[in-house]
Amino acid sequence: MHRLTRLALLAALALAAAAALAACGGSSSSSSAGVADGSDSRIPAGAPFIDQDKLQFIPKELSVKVGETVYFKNSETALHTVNIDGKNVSGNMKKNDVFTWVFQQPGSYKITCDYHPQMKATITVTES
Ligand SMILES: [Cu+2]
Repeated sequence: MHRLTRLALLAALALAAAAALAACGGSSSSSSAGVADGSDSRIPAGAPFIDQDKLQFIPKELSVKVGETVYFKNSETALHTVNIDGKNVSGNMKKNDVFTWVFQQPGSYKITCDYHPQMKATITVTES
């Protein structure tokens, strides 16, 4: 009886581990958040990248160096903007529009959108 219980427990753990691995595999195929995966030829693979999708900035936190080009892309039909510390620097971005920005000063910058108050991200810029 004891042994059976143990086996059942082990089986349950193995299933849970397999499910976790499967979940990991699924999310890693869409590249790690904040790093361009090269699927858009306009955005070099490995570049700092913030996606505008599902009415969110993805990711919400990004760290870059002074002088690095940060890429933003609108991946959905809703219009978005890129506002840096409250200033709209991109104008309206339609689906598939790409916008780039290079931060010249270290600091913490708030990224928002004119149309969606829930869209918020923070970019931390450090010395290169
Ligand atoms: Cu928006």
